[in-house]
Amino acid sequence: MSQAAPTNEKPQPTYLSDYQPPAFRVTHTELKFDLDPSNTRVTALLHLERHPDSDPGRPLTLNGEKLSLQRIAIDGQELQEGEYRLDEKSLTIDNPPERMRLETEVVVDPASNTALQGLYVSNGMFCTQCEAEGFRRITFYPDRPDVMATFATTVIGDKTQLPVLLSNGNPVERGELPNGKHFVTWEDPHPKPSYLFALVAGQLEKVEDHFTTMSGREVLLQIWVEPQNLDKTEHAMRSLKASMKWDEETYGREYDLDRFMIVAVDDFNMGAMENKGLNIFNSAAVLTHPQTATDAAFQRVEGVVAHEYFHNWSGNRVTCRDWFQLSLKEGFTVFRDQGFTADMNSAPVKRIQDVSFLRTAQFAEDSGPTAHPVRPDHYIEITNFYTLTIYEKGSEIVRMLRHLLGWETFRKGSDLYFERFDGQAVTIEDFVGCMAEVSGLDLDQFMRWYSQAGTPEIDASGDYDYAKGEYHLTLRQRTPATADQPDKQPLHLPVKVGLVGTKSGEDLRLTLEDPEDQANLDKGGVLHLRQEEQTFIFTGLDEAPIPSLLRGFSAPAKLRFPYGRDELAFLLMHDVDGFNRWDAGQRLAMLALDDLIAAHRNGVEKVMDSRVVDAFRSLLTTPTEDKAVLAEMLTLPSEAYIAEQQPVVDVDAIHAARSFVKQSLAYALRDEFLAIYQANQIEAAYAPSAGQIAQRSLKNVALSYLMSIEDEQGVALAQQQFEADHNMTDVRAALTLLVHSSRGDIADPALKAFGEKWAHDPLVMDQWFSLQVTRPQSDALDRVKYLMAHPAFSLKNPNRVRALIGAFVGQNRVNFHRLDGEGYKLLADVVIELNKLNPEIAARIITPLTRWQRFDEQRQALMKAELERIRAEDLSPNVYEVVEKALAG
Ligand code: B3K
Ligand code: ZN
Repeated sequence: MSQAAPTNEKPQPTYLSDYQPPAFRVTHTELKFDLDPSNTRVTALLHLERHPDSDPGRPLTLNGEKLSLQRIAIDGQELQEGEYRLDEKSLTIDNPPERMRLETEVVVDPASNTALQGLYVSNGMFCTQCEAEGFRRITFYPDRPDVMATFATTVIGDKTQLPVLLSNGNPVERGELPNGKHFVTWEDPHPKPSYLFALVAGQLEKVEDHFTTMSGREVLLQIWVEPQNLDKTEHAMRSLKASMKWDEETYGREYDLDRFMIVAVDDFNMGAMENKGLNIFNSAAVLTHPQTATDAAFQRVEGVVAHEYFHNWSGNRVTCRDWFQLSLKEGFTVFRDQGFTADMNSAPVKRIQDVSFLRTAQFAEDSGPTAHPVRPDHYIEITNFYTLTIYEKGSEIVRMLRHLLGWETFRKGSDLYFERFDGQAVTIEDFVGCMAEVSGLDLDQFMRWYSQAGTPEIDASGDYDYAKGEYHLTLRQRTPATADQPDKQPLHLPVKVGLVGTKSGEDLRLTLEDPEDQANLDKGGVLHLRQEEQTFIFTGLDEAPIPSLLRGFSAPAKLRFPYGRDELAFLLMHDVDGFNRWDAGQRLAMLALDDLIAAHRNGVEKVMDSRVVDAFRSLLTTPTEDKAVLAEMLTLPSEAYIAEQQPVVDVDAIHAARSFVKQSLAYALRDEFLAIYQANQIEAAYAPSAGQIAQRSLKNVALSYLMSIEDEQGVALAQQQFEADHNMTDVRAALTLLVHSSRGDIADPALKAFGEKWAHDPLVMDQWFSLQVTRPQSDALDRVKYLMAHPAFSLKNPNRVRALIGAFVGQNRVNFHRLDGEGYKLLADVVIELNKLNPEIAARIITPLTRWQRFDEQRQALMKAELERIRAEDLSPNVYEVVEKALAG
């Protein structure tokens, strides 16, 4: 009946300071969906009443986008045109009653929804993604997280096409309808914001299990998949049960509905979504099988299943007041899932992997043009703020609280938060306030972590006074300006420290001269750095120490200390902190790499630092319990991490230096690598157990060294490993090494056989795409173009885009940054296409182009030219926001 009036403005920012409580609240929401691919009818009955904090005169405004309004009625009375206002984004009623039942009927078109937000069709299956603002593409609604209602949802669909009809909560009624249709009604008794609404309908099959909660309630667990994937759900189910148990034991959190469902969907913008009682997952984050998924994929599934499950408390029971508070649920939930993974596997390896990722990718975000605080103060498109800063740095902030408080007190704070705010939509102040209340700590300065963007730098120096038996440790902090904030204030950082005796190689007892410092150390085991500069005096030391600083990476900062290479080699062997042992190795390798990068640039002959070789020899020949840590220690810093450390990134010098170190180590320690390879072969059937995973990573790291020099034995081992076809981890590792080598004679037929064998399995084809386009040889870009025309590729599927384009632009640095600019042009072409199809993915994939300031002038000019070319298009708010920031930066 009504068409929306067009609005032709530039996208405008939303500001945190403009927050106002809603004018109305919704006490109950009744929905009815009559599903049809291009013509779905949604009827909504909202039980509305004036919000107690709202002025009586405020109009009722409902969000709504891409909806075709058919009917609107208040308390049964149809409204006529003129009694409401409609534009492209909202429906307004100017003089609404204080309480009412508002009924609307709209038509939506799920089949043409390529943005994958709201209701869409994936492989013939209907599904939804509502966070953050997708529900407004389903019906008119106050689509904001501080409006929480109970929901009753009736889903109607064709019995043959859509035999399974799911929504949140419990099924309360089902039945047959005329014309071959059927329906199911679902009720969710827990009040929730619209972003947690979910609906799924399709030809799905399920695996079931049960979980008995700590209070003895039986919960039905279901994983719904397409029939061909029924054999790929076991690991996800096991992970779910482990998560439920862990959250009870670690945080005292129990599940609160009679059923918990997971659905696997092929077209999905992110990893998964924590909809109440009905989690929707990207199939890549749920399906595993030893023959199709690598160890990394198994571990990702375990982590994502846990993450979404943990949201049931940190996110769903206690939710965010507004989207500026996003890290309240995401940072805390990432922290919780990291703890779970650490407990299930190797804790130091989990920390090493998380910190590597943070230091490479989040630090880069924090120093680039899209830098923003963990709680931003404005945004144009909230979808652009599901970032590493909100998630990973947000988790680090929670980890710092845990360090400052100690686990027991932190857990009390968490209990208080969940109890006090259960069923509410709250702010970051509410969370930190609970932590301050239970600990008595003043956390006012700590709150700057949420408002100040950028990565702090700590310059440390130390002095040992033999006569007095004292060690003076001076820490200076500084946060460089970011694009959005020129002036920075000192932060409150927990610095976990050890002093390793140079004679004993053991940790010395820590006694601080200052009683307050000592009290802090006793409480959480950390030093509190609050000032710009602070000196901590350790007493009673009868041997000279080497400091081990920021143990476990206790704060997300860049730490500088003038370590000598021998000191690093010493810490590498002696530090009791697993993370810092690894970090000492990385620092040692970085010193060598810096020299080699300079040598490459100056055209001087490269010489390998023998101390690195000696350190690696010790690692390879000293028996160790934790093979997973050893595999990490043998892995050189990535090209992306090395680039982060350079003032101007020289991709070719970095690539050459890293390859030189790798090959030098392989030549010098060939027998040792071979021995490690042989000693870690597994005959037993594949299991995603911590022990087996550790052995496989160690073995495959050793193989990567052997293959770096492409000697006959290494090549033969890789070929045998590929042909043995024992499990996907080994097959993929071997195939990648072959494809990245110069041995096309072996790689090409292997690649062909693999591609034919797995043509029917999109998740395996994604691996096939990725491993080809990350090849360092100069034909990589041509391969990208060729593969974009492959029948298994589609720009409409986010997994395909990430596997092919994302892998090329993110992991193939030498080829993406080609000096003829063809890599940049390819990415810009893809962004321009995706801007029309899926703006959320377009605005993400563009990231490498936004980092132009980090490169030489010639590349800067090429990258900016591509950004300008994108800017000239008719842009979605998503891409508009990122491109504007990038070009302003
Ligand atoms: N909360 C979802 C994020 C969905 C955002 C989509 N734009 C996934 C997660 O963090 O668990
Ligand atoms: Zn999350």
